[in-house]
Amino acid sequence: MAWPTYGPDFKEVYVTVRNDWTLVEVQQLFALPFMDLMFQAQSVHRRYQEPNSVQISTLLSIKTGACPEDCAYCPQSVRFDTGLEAQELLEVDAVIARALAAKESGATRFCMGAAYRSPKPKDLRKVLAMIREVKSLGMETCATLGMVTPEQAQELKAAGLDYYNHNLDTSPQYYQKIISTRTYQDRLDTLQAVRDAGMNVCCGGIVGMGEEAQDRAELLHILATLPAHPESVPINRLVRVAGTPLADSAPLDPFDFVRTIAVARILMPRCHVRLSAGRSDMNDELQALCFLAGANSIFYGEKLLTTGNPDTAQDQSLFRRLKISAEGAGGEPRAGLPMGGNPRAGLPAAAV
Ligand code: SAM
Ligand code: DTB
Ligand code: SF4
Repeated sequence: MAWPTYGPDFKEVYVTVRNDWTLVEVQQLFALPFMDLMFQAQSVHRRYQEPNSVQISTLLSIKTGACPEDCAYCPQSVRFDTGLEAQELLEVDAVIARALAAKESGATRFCMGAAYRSPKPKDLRKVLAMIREVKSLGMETCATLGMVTPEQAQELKAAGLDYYNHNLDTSPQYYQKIISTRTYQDRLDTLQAVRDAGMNVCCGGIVGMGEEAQDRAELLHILATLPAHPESVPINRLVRVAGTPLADSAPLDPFDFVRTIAVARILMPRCHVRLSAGRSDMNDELQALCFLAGANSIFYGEKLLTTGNPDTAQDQSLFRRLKISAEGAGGEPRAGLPMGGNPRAGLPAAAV
């Protein structure tokens, strides 16, 4: 099928949310001239999403490092010497304090990440307590704890977990070059368990690991042909951490990163596409291009799990310059800001 640029058939192609994309169609989207791709992505974005609103999440590493897995990108694997200091699972009170601070600064979603292959029963009990407490603060909850069984997924749901993050990372072929300690199918099984338990799925990948455009197309094709699209799709740009096998990966052409976001937006019109890891190395102009391509979610706060994220002041400035508002952050209008805002948040609040 030839892809339309803007024209009469454009409407037909984009009015429905599809789960039957073919790989060829996805490849054709990647192959479009950049301007055509951006135009189509922005058109889809405007049809399904608030064009000037971005969701804000805060991320906390609740258990850091010493992970038995061998994910070649990851500073937390016990197999690589990255100089990272390992930390046991945090106490519930410490997590609540961090969630409260995140809420004060305007975050509506709190994500807890743990360097586990899969959670052990004793640790899961503590994480369930964290989820209950964070939920009771009125925040959306998200966790990423590695593989989970259907029973564990049900326990997480019962504790009030809204989203579970578990990434496919890349194509099935390229995956084998990156991780040997768990299979692609293991990951799909966890996603199924999360879905069956009634939670929202947060699933995406990493680009810039030396993969080809074909691998990025396959990853997005798999995500977009799941029985239900993930509600959140994080697109991470590899953070090249010294000591990991991918530390010296060739930098990705920034336009290829933007293309990945644009194709994700076209394939999965209703999801939040998260401009996830890698923002520290992006200038404001590149981030603006990512928002134009359909990204509408970021992690806010000076740290991701173990690596850096832009200063909050820098993000506030970017949002103001672009007149982007923070999705769902209520509060009183703030004098001097075009969009109103939460006085404590520093980020303009959503106008709707
Ligand atoms: N241990 C759990 C797991 O892997 O499922 C949860 C935490 S893990 C750090 C969450 C995700 O972070 C990974 O799936 C990967 O996509 C992303 N990630 C880890 N290291 C990264 C890096 N250096 N650059 C970009 N993304 C990274
Ligand atoms: C996701 O896809 N990206 C976030 C979140 N899910 C948990 C994690 C990014 C981690 C980047 C490397 C680090 O800070 O350790
Ligand atoms: Fe462990 Fe997750 Fe890092 Fe893989 S990505 S090494 S599972 S913390």
